[in-house]
Parts: sequence; structure tokens; C-alpha cells
Amino acid sequence: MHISFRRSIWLAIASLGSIGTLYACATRRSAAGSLVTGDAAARVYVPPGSYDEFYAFMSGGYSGQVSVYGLPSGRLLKLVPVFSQFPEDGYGYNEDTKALLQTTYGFIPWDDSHHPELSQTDGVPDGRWLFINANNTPRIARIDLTRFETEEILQIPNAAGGHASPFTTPDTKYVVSATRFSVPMPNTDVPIASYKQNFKGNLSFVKANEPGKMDVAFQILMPGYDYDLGHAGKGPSDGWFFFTSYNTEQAYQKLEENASQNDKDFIVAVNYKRAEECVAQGKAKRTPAEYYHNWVDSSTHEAKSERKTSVPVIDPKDCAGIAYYLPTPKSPHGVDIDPTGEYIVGDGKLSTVIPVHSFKKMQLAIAAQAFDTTIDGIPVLKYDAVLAGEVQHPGLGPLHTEFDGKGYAYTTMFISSEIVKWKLGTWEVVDRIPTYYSPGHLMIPGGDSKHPWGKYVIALNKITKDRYLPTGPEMAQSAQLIDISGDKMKLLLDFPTIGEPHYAQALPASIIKDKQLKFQKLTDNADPWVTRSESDGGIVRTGKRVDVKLIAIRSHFAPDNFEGVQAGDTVYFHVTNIEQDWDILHGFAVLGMQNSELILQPGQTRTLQWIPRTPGVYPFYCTDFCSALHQEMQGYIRVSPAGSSVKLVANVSKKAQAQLAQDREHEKEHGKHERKER
Ligand code: RUQ
Ligand code: CUA
Repeated sequence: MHISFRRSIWLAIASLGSIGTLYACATRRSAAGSLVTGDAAARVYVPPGSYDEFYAFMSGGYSGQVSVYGLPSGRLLKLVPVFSQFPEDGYGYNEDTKALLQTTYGFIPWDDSHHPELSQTDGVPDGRWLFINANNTPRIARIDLTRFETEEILQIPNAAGGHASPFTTPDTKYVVSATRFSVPMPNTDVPIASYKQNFKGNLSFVKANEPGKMDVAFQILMPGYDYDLGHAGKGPSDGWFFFTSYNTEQAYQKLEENASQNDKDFIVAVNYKRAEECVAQGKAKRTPAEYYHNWVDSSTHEAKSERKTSVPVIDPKDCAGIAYYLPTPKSPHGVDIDPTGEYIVGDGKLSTVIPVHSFKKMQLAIAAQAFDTTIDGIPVLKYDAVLAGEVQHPGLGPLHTEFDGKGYAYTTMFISSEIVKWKLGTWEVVDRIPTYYSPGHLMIPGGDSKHPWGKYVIALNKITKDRYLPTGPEMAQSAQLIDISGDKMKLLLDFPTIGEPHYAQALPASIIKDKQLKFQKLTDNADPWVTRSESDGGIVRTGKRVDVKLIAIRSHFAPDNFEGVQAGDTVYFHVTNIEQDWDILHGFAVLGMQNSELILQPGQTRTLQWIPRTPGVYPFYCTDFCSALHQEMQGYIRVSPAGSSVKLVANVSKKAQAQLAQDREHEKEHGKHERKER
């Protein structure tokens, strides 16, 4: 029955003659209403005031950010800035967060982010953190999910193209990063034609389970191929990590053709427990490598940078048993491990089958030394010795696979534009659904973990075409929500996304909903520039630098008038929001400011640099409509010509003046110097 089903699908595709007709056919079916059934609207409707069941963290692609959507509604909830500056809240512009974007290449205001990855405990997303990679200048960021804020970024040295990243081990001990592009290591000036001698690949294991302490635990030196994606083993395969590699041809020009020659490329299986042993035995070489570690200090809430100078590098030749190659057809992209940890699914972009390796058979093959050959210290296992099965005729252009926890796998077919559902163990295709168009990744909440919440799959499409109101040559990016709770997949919803939605991960809202920070405690605010009360603000000069301290509270700044600044000074505004109330934010912006605004969470201090160029009086105001008298929340700063004799002064509010007067009385009675410097 399955065979005839499969054959009939394949014959159907063959008889259509071209993919274009396949699209046309699918679109007609959609127009006829057979794809979206009547209850779809009810299935995705979330009544006003209710929460979505899942939070989906979607990669912002070339926006460098993460966007958070509710599922099933597809409502955009929040944008979390990570690798790109974000003027909306001053991320990467204010003095407090700039250090997060520091690298050995200098300050970098943009990157291309691909893979959001939730931290896990015992192989299941736990809602502590979200990691995401920077692809262009390889880095890994950690986002704290009690605040939805980026709090740490680690640069990955000896790498170029941090694509296979930041997939996690089941205990979040490590997240990984493999270099997509092989490069000279260390990167020096050599002829490109010396690729085979000089270019190397590299797999980085990054210690990830302690906030503020991310670092490269070790790197494994690899042949100069391209490394694409990775996933950790789990259950029986816990302790192993799997990475795809292509361009085993080692082409360095016209890869489109030259890297598509070999019939099989490799998935590399890394025994990282063995790697740990080799490091402990001193078999890793401390190798000079410059990189930055940036993190937000938990007490001052200011980002700091540290420049690191070396990493331990393991050469597989010095550490037998660390890595094995599993031959895999053909230019594999995704590698995905099923929830039981037994099956290793390779998605060969150019392959006509989906090959699945068996972890058990891999262990036996290693014990029996069923090797074809050895490359740079890495034994190549025999394909037939490790293969569990092949999914025949799945469609065209398999890219990524996720699992529903009920024994089924779902694979995106980029070229034939569909998601294909197949059964683990029998390898039969049981269902397929068209997507619009050309899906890259797909995502089932928890779908790469031990316990998927297998209710929905999202297709993360690469091409949008006619799905939304046209917006000129560049269309919105597109995701599609598909119900997988029954035997047949059902399309429920299209929703546009920000940047290219490479990958996404999701978890039930219940895991993180009650763990959210409501405000920063002013008493715990250790920012060196904090102003704790209305009367503590002021203005001081140190040469050409002027520091301005003020507070924001409904509905005023204090002080709100400053004089004595001169054109060409470098002014730092240190603004503290002294509210201690959930969701009461204030903003801060000055006329002619050259970077961004500040947004201040309750209890938070932020610093903005401003260089006024011309004399005049500059208003500043609150940018967040915070109260009925928000429009009154403003002030002035006077800028005089350089060398002017106008004195530095700051006024204080009426309340503060009363407080000041009281303090002076107090001083008179009890002697001076009791009050702290202001
Ligand atoms: S990738 S479309 Cu950048 Cu994750 Cu596969
Ligand atoms: Cu504070 Cu508007």
C-alpha cells in the first residue's frame, strides 16, 4: 500500500513534467479552498487579552536580530536586538551596550543571524536562554529569557562564516560553532590557490552553561571543507555531536559546479567526551588566537569586553577516536537527530533520497573498524555499515528535518516546495503538503529535542512571491503554520516575518511566562552613574568631557535645565529611571543627537554620548508616552561657544529644591559633609 502510494506520488510529480506545473497545481488547489479548511480561523484565533500557547523565536536573518512571535496566532510580539544596532531602544548606540558589539575587527554594527537555539536541560528546552549565531563575523550570543535581552556575545576565532552554530548539547554544557568557510589558520596572506595546503576547517565547542563566562573550551582542527550545520546526540548518542560538511572536493572557485562533483560528502561524528579526555591529557595545543568576549555585568548592567589571546586546538591525529566520517549523499545541508537519539538524518541538497544513519550501527562499525580510508586522522566509515535506511523519492532538494515525537519526521523540500512527512524506521513517505514557496528550515516546537510538542510545524520560506500585498520588488518574508496533530498536515496560517526567517525555535509560553523580571531594583543598581533621587542629579566637567546626571520619573526629569556646556564638548547623559513599577518606561532624546534615543526600564541607568557642534539651546524630552503629562516631560540644555565663561549649572525640581533646603537645614544642625557628593 505504501509502495503504491509512494509510486503514485512520484508518478504524479513525474507526469506534471516540471516544478512550475507543480506550483500551479498547488495554487489552484489553494484557490479551490481544499488546503485551508473551515476551522483554520478558529484554530489560530487568540481572543483579546489571552496569550498564545507558544513563543516562537525567529531568526532575523540579515537583520541580525531575533523576533518573537506568538503561536498559533502568528502575532509579532517583540524584536530582540542582538548583532545589529537598534535605535528603538539604543542597543549598540548607548554607552552601556556598545561593548557587546566589539570584535577583533573593531566595532561591528551588523551581522547575519541564522539559528536561534534554546538552552536545554536533559535534552528539552528549559526557557533559561536563547543562543543565536552571527554568520558573517562568527560569534555566538546569549539572550536572557527573563528579560528578552542580549547579555553576552563571544567571538569565535579561527573561523569565517559561523554557520553550523549555536546548536546545544542536551545539558547546555556546550554550544558549537563550525566554520563554514575554511581559511588559513592563523589567517595570513597566502595565495588562494594554496587552498589544499593552507586552508583548514575547525569545530569550536563553547562552554555555555554559566552566564558571563562563555568561552571556547576547545577547537578541533578539520580538513579544509565547508561545514554547514550540526546537532548534538541525545539519549544513547549523548556525548556525540554531528556536523555536515560539503565541498570535500576542496574547491576554492566556482563552487556551484566544482563543489558538486563528489557523490558523497560527509557527516562528521565527534565524540566530545573523548575530546574532553584529550584536553585533560594535555593533547590540545594552546594556539594563539585573538577574539573578544563581551558580557553585561550583572550588577552595573554595563557591557564589558575582554580580549582573549589563545585557544586549545585538538588535531584528530593526536586524539584517536575523537571523530569519524559518515559518507552522506550529496552536499548535505541539515543533520538532525531524532528524539530517541538513534537516527542521524542527513539532508543532501542534491540527493534524491534522504539518508538516515544508525547510531547503533555506527558504534558497531567503529568497533569492527569498517573503514574505507582515513583522512587527516579521521576514519571514514563504510556507508553501508552505518546506514539505517533511505527515504526514497521524498521530493526535490531536502534541506532540514524536525520530529513530532510520535515517530514521524518532517523534511523541507526546497526545490519541490513542500514539507514531506515520513515514518522513522520504515522510511515511507506518509504525507506531503505544498508550501509557498521554497522552504529552508522548518520548525516544530521542541522539534529537535527529546520531547517535541508536536502540534504545529512552521515552514520558513525563502520566496514569498504572491502571498502578500505586493511591496515592490522586495516582498515581506514569510512563514506558514501547519497543523500536524492529525494524520494529514493542514495549512492554518501565513504570516510575514522580519529579515530572512532562517530557523526558529519555540517553547510553551507556560515555561517562561512567570519568570519575567518586572523592573530593575533601584537598590541593586550598581551603575557608577546611577542617580537615586531627584536631588542627586547634576553636571560636572573634566576637560572637554561633561557628565550630566539626571533622573526620569512621571512626569519630569530632574534636573531639567543645564548650562555651561560648550560646542565641541563630549557630553554624556546618564539618565536613571527611578520608577519602581512594572512597564513604566521613559525615553530620552536631545535635539540634533547623532546616534539614537535612550529607552530606560524602571530602575535602570543608561548613558548616551552627545557632541553638540553649534551654540544654542537644545530641548530634550521623554520619547515614551508615559503619563497624562508626558508632553510636559522635557528640559533644556544650553550650549555656549567653546571657551565661554558661562558657568556649569543644573537646576533642580521644586520637590528636589525642598529636599535640598531640608538637607541644608539638617547640615546646619548636624555639621557638614554628611551628604554624599552630588
Ligand atoms: S541554513 S535553509 Cu543558514 Cu540554517 Cu538551512
Ligand atoms: Cu516619561 Cu514620557
